[in-house]
Amino acid sequence: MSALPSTSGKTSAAGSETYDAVVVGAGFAGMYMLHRLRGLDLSVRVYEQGDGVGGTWYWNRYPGARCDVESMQYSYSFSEELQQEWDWSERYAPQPEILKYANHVADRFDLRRDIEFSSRVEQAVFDGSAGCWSVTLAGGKTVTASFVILATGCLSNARVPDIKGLADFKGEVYHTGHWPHHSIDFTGKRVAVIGTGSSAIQSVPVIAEQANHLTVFQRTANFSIPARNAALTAEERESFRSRYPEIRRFAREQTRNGIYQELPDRGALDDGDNERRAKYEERWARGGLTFMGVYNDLALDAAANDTAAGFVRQKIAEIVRDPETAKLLQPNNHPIGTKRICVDTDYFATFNRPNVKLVDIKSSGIEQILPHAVRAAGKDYEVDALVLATGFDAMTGSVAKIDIVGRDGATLNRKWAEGPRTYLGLMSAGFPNLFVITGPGSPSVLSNMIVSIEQHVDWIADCISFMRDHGLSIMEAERDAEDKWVAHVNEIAHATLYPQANSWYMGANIPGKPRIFMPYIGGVGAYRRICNDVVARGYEGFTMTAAERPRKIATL
Ligand code: N01
Repeated sequence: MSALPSTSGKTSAAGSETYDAVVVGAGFAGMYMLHRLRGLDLSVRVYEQGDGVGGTWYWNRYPGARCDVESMQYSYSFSEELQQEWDWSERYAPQPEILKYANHVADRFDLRRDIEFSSRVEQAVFDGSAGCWSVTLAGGKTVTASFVILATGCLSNARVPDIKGLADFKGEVYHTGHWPHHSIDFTGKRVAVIGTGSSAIQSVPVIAEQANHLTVFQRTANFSIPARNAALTAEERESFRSRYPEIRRFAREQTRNGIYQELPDRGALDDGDNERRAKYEERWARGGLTFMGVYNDLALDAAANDTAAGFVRQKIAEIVRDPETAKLLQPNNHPIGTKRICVDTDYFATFNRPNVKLVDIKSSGIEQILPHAVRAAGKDYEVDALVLATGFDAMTGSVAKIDIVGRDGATLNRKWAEGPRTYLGLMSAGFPNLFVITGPGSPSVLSNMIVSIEQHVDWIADCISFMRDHGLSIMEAERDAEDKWVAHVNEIAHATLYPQANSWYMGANIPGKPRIFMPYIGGVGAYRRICNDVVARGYEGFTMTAAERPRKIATL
């Protein structure tokens, strides 16, 4: 294949549509990718299986859904006008407002004309001789593209658990990650929520207010910090806006999780009991994810971690009146933060309501769903509606749904059968010109997603631009570089407490999924520097080819 043409608009070859790039998914990653590639004058087609933009925020419409990163930070930074003009209403915007923002971005940057909605990509096959991808949609249409970019999301493949009798249930069944678009009214109904992760912790207090009775089935108790959500004042918004350059730069370069905050200067055991308690109290009162940022060793040292875990357990005991329920709600089988910490509004207090019951299913699980009841812990709980807050096949689930065939007929699913293998979380050897945005092996879900999305999109767009400028058309991760990166990702994960939890980070929530810590835990600042250094060293670890003959790019 010749060097990338500098074209805009699709061209037609032999009856099939041809694009410079196909982007899969029109969430926050896909939208920004489209915007950047258009800026390079490339022809781009985005395929989105939903009928609107927004990705996660399009699908997760469950009651109480809102972001757990403050909205002034969980927002695009690529356009100064955009970040100055958009008014977030609350500290943590609710899902409808985030979806409205996604739609505003789509309109403002005229993105929709290159997005095909209700279009699911089923297969992508690399043609080695032509040096391009054939992308097939559900329905059979095939297009070709030089590049394929997966913006498929990390928490987008909703998981319905294999529970005996689920198909026979006669009432309503909802999954939080696949919530209907019409409003659901639980008034007067007996509702069961299965699961106690972030989605349940947000939805339980809201459903409890509506339902006649709510039963929450808990397999693993979870740590949660109060959100302290509130309306944003004009002054608060202005304070962010006027400091945006500094805030965004700091979040990108100096932090581990892409959230602007003061950085800890000591470990938990460096403070005495009273001082430590006062600091936890202050963070608890402030609310939100930054609770875990009070000390620098909570993810590393079990004794340090236990001081924070113990503090939260104590808070739960203070909030929940029934001691037995309080005890069940106190997490005790994983260090705090090693499962994604939750942020809530009145979650624990909801169990003080007379119409809410917690059922512990730790030892026996849910035995069976009957036509009108849930059978668990030796009892039948009659319900009219089931809410499955049972999570996602995270990070790899949505990639695995596409049959991706690389060089010599190798499939990505076979290659990743023992766990995902990528170089920098961006590419996988044997799959040329195929990028993943916030894929496994990158900070991704451990960070403010928008920060990680923008970094990946910029890196990919700059890379494609570089290739065009240098007359190069094929790019591929080298196996050796990939092996070293996978080993590095693994090594630093195992220097932390994270692998101790049965989390979705580890693939532990999906029966049969390999137990591998999937995201890169080195932090967004360090990771960005690594990616930039790779570029500075001439895309070290990648091979770029002009045509058939591979050659390394000279150091820039
Ligand atoms: O899913 P989860 P989620 N029988 O996997 C239980 C992001 N998010 O949708 O822990 C009974 O965390 C399962 O139990 P266990 C955020 O990153 C963000 O809540 O496996 N129970 C667990 O309690 C989050 O971490 C926001 O023992 C079963 C629950 O279901 C991620 O998405 C909001 C079961 C699943 O929890 C996923 O959160 C929402 C079974 N067969 C989500 N199978 C915000 O921004 C599973 N469970 C605020």
